[in-house]
Parts: sequence; structure tokens; C-alpha cells
Amino acid sequence: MKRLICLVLTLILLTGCGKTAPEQPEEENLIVVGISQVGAESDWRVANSESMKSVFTESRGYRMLFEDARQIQENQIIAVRRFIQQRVDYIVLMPLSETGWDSVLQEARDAGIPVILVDRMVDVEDDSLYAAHVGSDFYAQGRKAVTWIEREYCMRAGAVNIVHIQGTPGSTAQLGRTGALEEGLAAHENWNLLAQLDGDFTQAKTYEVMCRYLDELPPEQEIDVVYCENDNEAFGAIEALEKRGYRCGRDVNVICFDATRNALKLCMEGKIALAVECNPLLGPLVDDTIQSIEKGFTPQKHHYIEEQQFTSRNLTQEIIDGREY
Ligand code: GYE
Repeated sequence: MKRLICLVLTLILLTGCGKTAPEQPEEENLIVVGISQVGAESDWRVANSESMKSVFTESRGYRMLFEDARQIQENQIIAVRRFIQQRVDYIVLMPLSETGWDSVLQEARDAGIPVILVDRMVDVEDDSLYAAHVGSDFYAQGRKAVTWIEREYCMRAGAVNIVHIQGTPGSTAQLGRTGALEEGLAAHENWNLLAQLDGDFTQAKTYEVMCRYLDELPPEQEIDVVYCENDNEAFGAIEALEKRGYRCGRDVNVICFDATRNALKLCMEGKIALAVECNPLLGPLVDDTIQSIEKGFTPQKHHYIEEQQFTSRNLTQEIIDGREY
């Protein structure tokens, strides 16, 4: 009898009889998404990764494979190849820099795996190597900053002295933001580029290069604007400037991109003059793109999100408290 009960119980378990409908999709129905992230160099990047992780969950029908390349493009190429071998359904790639992607994207295409680019772009001859791109217009962001400088210094007859701290060389965010500033410099005779430094989008590197630069600067040299290509560079620059006695918001106007919560706080305090928004919450848009491909549609090739800009004039505590990142 005992044996019989055991057998019946086993059969019930095996056939799933008596079970309520599973809440989660069956393992084999999950859409497998391989994500190759640049790294964790900035607050923006961390928020971007969180956004992906909150969307690509099993309860939402996904299995996510997440690889952090630690700011090394070669690691991303290896990750993409691994995803191809694992026969994932989609590859989501946040490319470190624009060049060097042709062969690995070709391999993904040969394997029939759609690649969705997030945040930055790739510079490839054949744009059918990726299915879609979701991100920001970095040149437009740079234009906002340049327009702000033009307005702020429109009455200045003498030089406007600018220190430019660049992001990771060759990345779309660097190219677009740098491109806009360089155009501004060319268009205004009195804009004087004091230095162009590589901050690699990190606080630590910017602090280091900025300290070194300020140490070599003649004491009488004025700095009007420090154009930082992201928030974390601004944090490092402010630290270095204040250490050398500069008053940010009075002697020097610090500009940054991203506008994450910590930058907005500094903006409200007046230490950051302008924070141009760059929205990292791209997970839901990537999800929409995948869902439309699943339904047999061709997704929009480029999806740029609308963004704003902040100064102490339009910022409120409410905006800061409501900031998700
Ligand atoms: O501005 C910066 C990051 O590509 C938009 O990369 C991204 C940039 C962002 O590390 O903080």
C-alpha cells in the first residue's frame, strides 16, 4: 500500500497534476538576453545596469546573462562571442567606443542573433549589423551646454577661459559632447581653451589629472568654465579646484552631463552651474524593442530620449527627491 501511495504521489508530481498554474514562465519559454555592459565607472552607468537588471527578470519572461567589461573593449568582444556560443536570443551591447565592432557583430548576425545597442553607438559600414539603438543624442546635449556658455558670457569682451575634461576617448558620449564644445570654441574668438584633459568619465582620474594641471598653472591664471563630460568628472574636478582655493559657482562655472541625484544636489548648492540631463533608465525601452521584434515587427532603428537641463534656477528639492538615479 505504502508503495502504491508512493507511486501515485510520484505520478502526481511528475505530471504536475494538482498544481496551480505556474506563476513564472517555463524555463524553456524564457527569452535569453546577453548584456555586455561597459563597466561601473560612473553613477550613470550603475543606474543603467540597475535599469537593465530590473527589467530582464524571470518573472517578466527573461533570463539575463550580464557581463561587466570593466572599461575594456576586448572584454566586451569576448563577452559577445560567448553569448553567440551560448546561443542567446538577443544581445544587448553598450559599446565602450565606436570602432572595432564589425567582425564580432557580423558573427552575431551570421548566428541570427539580433543585437540591440544601448547608450553609445558603433561606427560600422553596414548598419544592418545591429537591429536597433536606444540612447541619447550626445551632440545635442553638448549643444545645450555650449548655448549656456554663450548666454552666460555674452557680455564678456575679454577671454572666456575653459578647461575641458573629456570622457573615454572614442566613445559616442565623448565624441558628441566634445564635438559641440569644439564647434563653440571655433565660433567664438574669445573662448580660450586652457587645457583638454582625459578624465575617462571617472571621479578618481579627473581628480588626479585636475590636481596635476592646477599645480602647474600660474597663480594668476583665471578659469571661467570647467566643461566636464559627466557628473563624476565634475565631482573630481570640484574636489581638486576647492583644494586649490577656487570657489565653484563664484570664480569657476562647472558644467556636467548626466544630472544624477548627487550632481543635482551640488547644482542646487550652486557648486555645479549647469547639469545637462542624460537618462540612464533605458531598460524599459530595450524591453519594448525586444517585444516588438518578438511580435515580428521591425523596431525603430534609433530611439533618442528627450532630456532636460538643470541650473539652480529651475531645480527644486522635489525634483531631487523624485530622482530615481
Ligand atoms: O554620461 C557617463 C558614462 O555613455 C551616456 O558614460 C554614457 C556616459 C555617461 O560613464 O557617466
